[in-house]
Amino acid sequence: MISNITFDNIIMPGSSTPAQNLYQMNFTDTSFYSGVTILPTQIPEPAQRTNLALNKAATASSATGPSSYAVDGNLSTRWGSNYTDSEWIYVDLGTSLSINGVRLNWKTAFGKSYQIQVSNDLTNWSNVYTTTTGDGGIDDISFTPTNARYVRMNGTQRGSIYGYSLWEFEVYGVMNNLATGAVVTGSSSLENSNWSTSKANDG
Ligand SMILES: [Ca+2]
Ligand SMILES: [Ca+2]
Repeated sequence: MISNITFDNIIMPGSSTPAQNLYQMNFTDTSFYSGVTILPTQIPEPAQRTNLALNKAATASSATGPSSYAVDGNLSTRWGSNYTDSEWIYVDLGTSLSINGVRLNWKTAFGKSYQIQVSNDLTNWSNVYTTTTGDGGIDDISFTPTNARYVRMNGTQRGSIYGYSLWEFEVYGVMNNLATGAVVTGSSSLENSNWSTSKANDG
């Protein structure tokens, strides 16, 4: 569908007045408009997100299906927990990364109340997202960018009589500059409040 295009004063061969519609401009006959180029406005495709959890190590409180199945990129394999309310699974990104999103793809055994928590030491966990009204299916979660190596789904109340079960547990980082927040090491630096190696990628 092409709309809202205006042509001014297109006078066709054999006519003394401007054409008023495409038919008068013989747009049905290519012999009258060879070489015409129409340049549509380009709407950029959304940037593809990279799943930072893909094929990373995953650890869970219990497993009726292997925890690795939650991060294998395969939507027909799943991790499942025991049938109790307090269950969790975390993924180790391998290094601390600036992250701002998690996408949970639940099987019918979903979390009604859970938190997304982040950590850099497996001891201190911070909530970056909390819900008590989870509805299963896909939970696409965004949060303020934070630096973390470990990302956990901490279940506190199940949404079914079963446990928690995820086809996939995906983690996303700040787009376009994955180096933001990563540790920068320089051979030397002028250390002052405005100029140091850490300022090279502070966004
Ligand atoms: Ca899977
Ligand atoms: Ca959902």
